[in-house]
Amino acid sequence: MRDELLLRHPGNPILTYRDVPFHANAIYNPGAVKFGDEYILIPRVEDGRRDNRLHVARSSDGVRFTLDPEPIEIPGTDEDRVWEKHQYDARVTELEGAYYIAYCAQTMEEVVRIGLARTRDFRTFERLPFPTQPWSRNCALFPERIGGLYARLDRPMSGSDAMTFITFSPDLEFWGRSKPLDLRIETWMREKWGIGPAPIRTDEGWLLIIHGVWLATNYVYRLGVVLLDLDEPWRVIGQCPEFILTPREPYERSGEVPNCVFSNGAILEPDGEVKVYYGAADTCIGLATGRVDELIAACGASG
Ligand code: BMA
Repeated sequence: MRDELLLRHPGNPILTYRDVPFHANAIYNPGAVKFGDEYILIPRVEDGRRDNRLHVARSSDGVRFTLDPEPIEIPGTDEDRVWEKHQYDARVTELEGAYYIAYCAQTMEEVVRIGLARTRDFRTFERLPFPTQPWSRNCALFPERIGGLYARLDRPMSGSDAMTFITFSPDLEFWGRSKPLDLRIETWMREKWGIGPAPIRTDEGWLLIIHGVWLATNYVYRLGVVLLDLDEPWRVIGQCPEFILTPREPYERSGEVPNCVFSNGAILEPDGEVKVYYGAADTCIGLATGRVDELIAACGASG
């Protein structure tokens, strides 16, 4: 027997509804970033009405987190707020000295698009224009400009023919020049796939953790990894054919959405460890770690 490339932390799950200081259904799918010496997670907290809000959780060791009791407040107009009955799946990118949070903004009727917020201190947040049209999810900004332009990944639409695109902007307001990301579809991701955390820069390429869905009786969510060209990131230069994390543990197998590991937050440490924070069964948060060189090697990059 061989384990997958990501190994679970022995203290898993590291955050559950018991760590939420109010009546909550679940806490899962956090964005993640290092902020000075502090580890920051931005999980999806589902309250006792099953409404979804983003909170900040803070830690000095990356394992034991304390959740801010109040949700993130992103100032906005009444028109903005129509889009934000639910906020979830935050992906955090450090870019030009600020932190950008791309998140799903969903109406009461379940129409979803991407919201974008900026912070410099994880205490106060500023709203930027919605970067996508309605019906888009799985969005993250790249941590630097590409060819002089800001760049984002997102997946308009859902379902088995949904594709992920890279789209560019001169000012984080007007977006265009979309290019599709052409992954090879493997069996474990046959139903659909989307990005995981924001892309991580390495010398060999952008390391992009993805999620893939297989339709058994219900969906089964797994994690995989690909490598994108640094200058032309729509070019996939490596792809691990196998999944790197699959639901096995009881807290991943059963819960609100069973058989689901889903990540939108990862941190590359200076020593090459990659900390992957993931939602387990849409119920709680796990931590799994890998080595960046092993993840790159698994992509079998041809350059
Ligand atoms: C996806 C996202 C994730 C969730 C997953 C499984 O579409 O909404 O937040 O973990 O579905 O329900």
